[in-house]
Parts: sequence; C-alpha cells; structure tokens
Amino acid sequence: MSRPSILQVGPYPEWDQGPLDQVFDTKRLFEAADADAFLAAHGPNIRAIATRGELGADAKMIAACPALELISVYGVGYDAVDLDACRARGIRVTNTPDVLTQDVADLGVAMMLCQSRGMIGAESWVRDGSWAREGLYPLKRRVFGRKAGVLGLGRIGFEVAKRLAGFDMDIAYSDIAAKDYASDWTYFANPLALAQHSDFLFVTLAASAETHYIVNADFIEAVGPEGMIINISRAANIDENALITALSSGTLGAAALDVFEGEPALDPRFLELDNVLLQPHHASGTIETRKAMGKLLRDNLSAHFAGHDLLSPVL
Ligand code: 8YV
Repeated sequence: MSRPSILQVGPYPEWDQGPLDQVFDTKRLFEAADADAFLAAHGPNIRAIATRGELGADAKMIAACPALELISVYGVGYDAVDLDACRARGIRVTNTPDVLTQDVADLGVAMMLCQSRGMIGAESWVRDGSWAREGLYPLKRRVFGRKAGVLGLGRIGFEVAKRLAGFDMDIAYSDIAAKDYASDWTYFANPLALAQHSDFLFVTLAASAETHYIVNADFIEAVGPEGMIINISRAANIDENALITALSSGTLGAAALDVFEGEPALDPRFLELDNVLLQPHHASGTIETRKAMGKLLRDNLSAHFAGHDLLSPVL
C-alpha cells in the first residue's frame, strides 16, 4: 500500500523524522525555496499536515490541500491553526497536551527565579572579573513568601501554582470560573484585580481571539514598577508594544518571556532592555518531552489512517 502523503510544515528532531518518513510520504514545506509553488505541486495529494504549535496551518495552506483530512500539531497550542477553515471542511485536528505540562511549568518557575535573583547578571559578574574587582554582587529581590498570580489555571497554570506553593508564595489566580481543585488559592474573577495583587504574574492562558492582548497597558501598569510578568503561553496574550514601553519607562519592573510576536525575529527594543529575560520559546524543550510530543504527533497520524480514535483530538 502506498504511504499517505503528509505536508510537514517545520523540522522535527531526527528521532521523529526517521519514523515519520518510514510510514508517510513526507513533503517538507520548510525545505522548499518557493512555498507557493511547492503547495501548488503537492497540495492536491496531501491527506494530513504535521505542524508545530507556533507554526500551525493557516487558511491558505489548508485551502491548498483539498484532500486534507487531519492536522496533527506538535505542541499543546493550536491557536496558529485556522480552526474555522477546518470546521468548514470537517478536517480533524490533534495536539500534544499533558506530555509537556511539567516541563513548561518548570521553565516558567525557573525564569521567575532567574530574573528575580539576577542570575544572568550574576554569571557575568563572575566571568568578567567584577566579583574579584568590585566585590559583592548587587542585592536582588526575594521570591519566597511573595505574591504570585497565575492568569489561566489550566493544566500548565495549575502545575506552575503547585510549584510556587513549594516556595511558600501567596498564590492567586484568575480564570473564567473558580476551580474546585484550587481551594487553597485566592480566586479573582477580574484579571485586573489579579494584576494589582501580584508581585509575579504568570501568563499561562491558551491563546484565542478572546485572550488576545488580555495583558494590555492597564494590566501591565497594575502589575507595577515592583512587579514581574512571566509569559510561557503565547505572545498574542500580551500587548508587546505596551510591555516594551512599560519596561523602558519602569512602570513595569521586569519581565521574563519565552514567546514573542513574530518570533524568532524579536522587536529590537527588547535587546536594549536589561530588565527582561529573553528565552527562545523552549519551555517544552527537553529531550524527554520532545520525544513524547513527537510520539503523540505520530500516534495521532497513525490512528487516523488506521481508522482508530484519535488520541488527543482538538476537533
Ligand atoms: C512548540 C508550543 O510546539 O506546545 C506548544 O504550544 O508552542 C511548543 O511546545 C515547540 O516549541 C515545538 O515547536
């Protein structure tokens, strides 16, 4: 039997590429010099798209594949997939939830600690001889005992909050409703009230049209000059221009970001700021988690073509 043709939007590690190529006829869009010509040539035969969270599949890509049955996302976020276009054509969508939750939460907490304790600057202080020359490193702010806010208490937000409890932080959260599994933590129905309350504000919301720029200029100002915003979700949840303005003027104390509008390109103003920690969208980037994500991506594809139930359907 011939292998089903799938469109591969971005690269995967070699431990996924090999098994994928064995089972499927992979058409690698990311290697094409002319993406439009590539889609025009291969689109009609494509039965599934294998993509990544941040790459998704837009309306144009979906339209170029008239025989498309499934989009399998390597990532929990599927905001970059045009779900309306999928619904209109009965195209199924899967993602890779759960397997990455713990690592994403770990990195979020690590970013808070790293930024609050000035670990990047402290490393330079040792390496560039400042320690020997100038003595003690400037004092930084503590984390333990302070107020943490989690905006979006889903799977990842919950794991972040659990970890913060280990630092004896005072934990609050905001979500569309109070969660019965979070009775130890303070609930704010109004995200702005959470922002006003928090020293460290974690953005852990799944991105959607409803959450677009939920962290706006007012929200950022409410976190305030002593506060820090940590984003391990999607850039679209924050008004990045307002964030940069607030970091520059000091109306926001600090930020720690794993995601950026237009990534991997960055607004160059970020590079001028010393109160922001910049990470290359790698919260799920451990070997263990990426192997589990790749397996789930492939298992969803295989289940579909075997006529079995999808393991982690979105649509
Ligand atoms: C990326 C992510 O998919 O889970 C998500 O939604 O954005 C990430 O895990 C990952 O960087 C691989 O591209």
